[in-house]
Amino acid sequence: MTNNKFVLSWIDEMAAMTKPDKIVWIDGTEEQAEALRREACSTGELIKLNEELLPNCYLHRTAVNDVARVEGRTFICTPTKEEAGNINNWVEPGEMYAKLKKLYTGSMKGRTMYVIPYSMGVVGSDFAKIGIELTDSIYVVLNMLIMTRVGQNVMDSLGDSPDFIKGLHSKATLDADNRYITHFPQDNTIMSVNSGYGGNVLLGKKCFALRIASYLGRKEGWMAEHMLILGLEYPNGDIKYITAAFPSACGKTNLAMLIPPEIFKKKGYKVWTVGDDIAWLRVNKEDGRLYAVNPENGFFGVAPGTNEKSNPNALATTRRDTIFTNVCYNARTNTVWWEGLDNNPPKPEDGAVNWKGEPWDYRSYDKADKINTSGAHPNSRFTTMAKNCPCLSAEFNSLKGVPVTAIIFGGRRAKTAPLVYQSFGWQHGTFVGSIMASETTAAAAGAIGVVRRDPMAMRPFVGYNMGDYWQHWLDMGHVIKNKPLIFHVNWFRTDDKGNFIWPGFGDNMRVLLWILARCAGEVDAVKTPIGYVPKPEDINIEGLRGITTETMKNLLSVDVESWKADIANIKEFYNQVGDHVPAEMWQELAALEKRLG
Ligand code: OXD
Ligand code: MN
Repeated sequence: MTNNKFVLSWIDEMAAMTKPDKIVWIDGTEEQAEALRREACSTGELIKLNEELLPNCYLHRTAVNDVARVEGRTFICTPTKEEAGNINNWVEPGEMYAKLKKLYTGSMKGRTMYVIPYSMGVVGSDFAKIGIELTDSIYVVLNMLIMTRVGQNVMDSLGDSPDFIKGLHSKATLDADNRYITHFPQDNTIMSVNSGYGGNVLLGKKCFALRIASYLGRKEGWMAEHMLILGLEYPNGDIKYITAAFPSACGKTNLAMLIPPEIFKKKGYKVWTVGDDIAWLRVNKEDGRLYAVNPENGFFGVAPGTNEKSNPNALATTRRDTIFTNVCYNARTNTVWWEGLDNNPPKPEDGAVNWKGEPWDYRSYDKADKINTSGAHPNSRFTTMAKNCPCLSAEFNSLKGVPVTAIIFGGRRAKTAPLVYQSFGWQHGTFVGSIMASETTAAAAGAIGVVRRDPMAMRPFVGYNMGDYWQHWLDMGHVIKNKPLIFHVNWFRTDDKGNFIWPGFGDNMRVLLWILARCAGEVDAVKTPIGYVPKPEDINIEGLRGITTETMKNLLSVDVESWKADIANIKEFYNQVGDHVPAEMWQELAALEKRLG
């Protein structure tokens, strides 16, 4: 597929180390993909699902100890620890390469090495960047074919250039104690070993499009962010674009595919999805605005909780050409199920099989022990094609991207953050992003429900020093002439009994409309110590049962005491980030403390 000597010599070197029986180039054709699906079905790596109900859909189960990203085993290997910073795990590159070499040596013996040339972003766009992933997993190949743009045109676009991201993945023995997800930003290299879970092995996604890309973005003057991108269309046809950063498994896919409440739908409002997880952002020289593209070509979404009500668009997208991972299986109908899909779990007499591949009885489900008692793993996923999404934006394949009007940060906070507030400007907005916090979810291994600071939802994904990353945000503020306004939302505030107060899902549109009205200068707000908060009557609650102006007052209230309590935690976190925290961030923190009194 290529004569590029940089590509060929690197593949030779990796093959000499991993010793595959053969090397197969992935060309992006349907014939080759189909042959690989058949092969994976013959070995049990995939189960082909009911062709009538779920055409071209497959089920895959990972090893039970390999079901989420492993942040503790993810490393940024820059020449000095300071470059990686205190938030990332760091090992000196020479030492890590030596450790990895032992694990990779002979790891592909008896296996095939697949060479996947892929592009993040539309081939030919100024945003696009090329990667090549070498892997011994057909599952990885088939997922990459959905999540990225793969084929000959990628190699043609690369030509003779050395400018590509090298990615080596081997399942090796899936030994959790020797699992490493490693990044060498200075070498444009990613190496992942002993895992088969998506976030650790689909190297175009978190490893390249966030960790390596954030490093490149700083060097080259652009941004790689953990953000969805959506377009909100008004009845007059005008579309405004919003990007939003939420920690993993906090509803980015649902917000990106939002269906407006009936009263808005009737008036002609629509929401279009550009991306659900990652945004690459560049300043457009013509109008001085920030433009966004989604570098991916598919969605790797969390299955549990996805249903006809919460996200009909995602559900519709998964009804064909989809790979399901670690969901529950119904042997009678040869279909899949997950908690929250509907109230009709497969019964033992249907041949229900849980995510571990064991016979499953839905009556054993215990909310307190989901991992062991649920049918689908809480972090079970669907890998599905963007082009099958009913609300996909017409700009999805745009070379130029979409102009961003508003940036939203959000977390899962039971108490502290109000439903929505607007920052005082770019610098304060950067500060608001830097103090983002959320209660942890199942997307990463570890305890669930613990509050952790997750700046810009990028804590696990910044490929360099977190303090320098905040500085890069500040620097970008100086080069974006027409800046988006920055907001913070919290859909997850709870009442005294722990119930969510705000209905969320489609009704989040009501908050987006206030945000865009602010951007257009069409609505006033109340200045509070933390930022501008809506007047309760300015969020349209027409048709919302159970929500009164009183509820809105409560949702929008700023609980000064809990903010004061948060300050100590923020200081502790800033100190942990260390010397590279920009002075402006400390000034913003001091100013907030003063405003809180
Ligand atoms: C994801 C994640 O898979 O953030 O998108 O974990
Ligand atoms: Mn994500």
